[in-house]
Amino acid sequence: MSVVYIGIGSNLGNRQENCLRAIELLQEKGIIVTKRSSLYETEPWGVKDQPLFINMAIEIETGLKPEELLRMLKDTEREMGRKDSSKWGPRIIDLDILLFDNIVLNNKNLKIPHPLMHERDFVLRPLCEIAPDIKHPLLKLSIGDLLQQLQKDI
Ligand code: PH2
Ligand code: MG
Ligand code: MG
Repeated sequence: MSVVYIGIGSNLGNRQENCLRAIELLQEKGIIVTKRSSLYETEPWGVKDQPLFINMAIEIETGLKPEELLRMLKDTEREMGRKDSSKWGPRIIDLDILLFDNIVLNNKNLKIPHPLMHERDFVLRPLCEIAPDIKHPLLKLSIGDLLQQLQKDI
């Protein structure tokens, strides 16, 4: 079994319900959810002119390989009615693999760790709540340290 951290976000419809529904759907598909953060209301990052997001992070256990998990997350987004949204634009649900064991992957459609996670407060704050001491396998800093560094930079 692998331990994986997933970032969840929504800024359309009932944002809180969407995030919680996504977790339920993943559980129905056999994903074991071992930790979940609180829900955070966050300012849109990247494209600023869009509704506020709800973000959270979960820790899961799965026997799936990274590509298989990615497929399951994309299928779940689609089942929940997500349309092909513009880059960084509004979405009903977004499910991103942040960390997958200590794996480093640099495929065209799947990069692990998530390449922007250390620059995003909306990712690090929820993640730090459930995994402050987990080390980023490339940056060699804990999530707590990355969050502190980001808050210093802002
Ligand atoms: N997701 C994005 C772009 N900007 N901003 C916040 N606050 N939360 C998000 O989940 C988010 C974002 C693209 O995935
Ligand atoms: Mg995303
Ligand atoms: Mg995504």
